[in-house]
Amino acid sequence: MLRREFLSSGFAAIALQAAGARTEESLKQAAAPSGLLVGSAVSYREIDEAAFAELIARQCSIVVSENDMKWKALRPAPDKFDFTRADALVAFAEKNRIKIRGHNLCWHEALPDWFHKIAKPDNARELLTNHIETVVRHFKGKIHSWDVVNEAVDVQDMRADGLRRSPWLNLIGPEYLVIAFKTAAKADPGATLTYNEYGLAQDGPRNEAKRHAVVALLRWLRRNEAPIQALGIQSHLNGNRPFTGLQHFLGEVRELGLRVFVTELDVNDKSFPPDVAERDRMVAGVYRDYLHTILEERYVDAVLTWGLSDRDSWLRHREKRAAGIARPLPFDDQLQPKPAFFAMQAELKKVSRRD
Ligand code: 9MR
Repeated sequence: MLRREFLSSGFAAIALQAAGARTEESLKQAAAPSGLLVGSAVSYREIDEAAFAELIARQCSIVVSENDMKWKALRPAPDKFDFTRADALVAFAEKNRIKIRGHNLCWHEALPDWFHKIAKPDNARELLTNHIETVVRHFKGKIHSWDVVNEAVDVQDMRADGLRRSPWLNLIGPEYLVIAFKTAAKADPGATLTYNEYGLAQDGPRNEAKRHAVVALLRWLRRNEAPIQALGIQSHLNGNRPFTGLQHFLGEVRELGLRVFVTELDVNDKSFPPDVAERDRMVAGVYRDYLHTILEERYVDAVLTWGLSDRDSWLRHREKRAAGIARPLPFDDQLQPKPAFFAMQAELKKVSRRD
């Protein structure tokens, strides 16, 4: 049996579980020689649990706030900011010498109810700049990179420019994107400013159209002097659809001089067979093939999964399934490494050179 087959077969994980030991090389250790950062989304609630906090500290050189830095979490009222949970996350990361990404400053979702009541074309710009200034200044010097704008493209909204008809677009117009980046840059010139988007990794007509629209948006941002430095490729992968168009897309992004972060990586196993071992092996295969493809690109600086343990995955709460439960992440419900973990570890180890 080849080493890769052995690792992805799950035998290695089972042997370790039986030994009750944490002897496997961590993701952070596997990625260290190449300088690649690796980590996960975390939430305030999760780091309260000692075993989970330990797992994060052992595996991650970078984390991202899953929900605690969103408008809904930070803005209980129009004139109030509550940084309690987000501060706890940043303190946890600092204490463990883990870098932290900020997610996110401008999105069509997770807006507080009051926003929809009071936001109007004549105050929206002020709401946006005040929020970004206050939040980014609050964390100044502590954030590795900010998802300044999240998911601004939706080709199904049928605009010529591919932009999503989000509250921000409706209230301010396309310049909201430039305003958001300029405001963030002023408030913390040290953070890497990122545009974060889904539906880019795998092939398919809708994703292909989205790749075109995102490249056009990135070029437009450059032309309009938006200080953007990176693209976050959300990687909510669906089954084992191919990634053949990804390299070409990454080439276009590179031509714009942008760094790339693999953000929000997980694998939806809904279309895989019900048998758990079989499913875990297939999920691991997708991790392996995807990372193999995307890590060829030297401008990729970080890989972050959307959670570490299956038990915390957003997919568990989102979908009703006829049978079985989602197992999209590298660790199982008992925080034990799965074949996906070993697939990640092996691919991270293969990355040899970084800028
Ligand atoms: O995982 C997040 C879930 O817990 C939240 O309820 C939801 C709404 O705020 O957001 C989820 O995370 C999303 C991320 O912020 C942006 N890309 C898609 C993610 C999954 O929906």
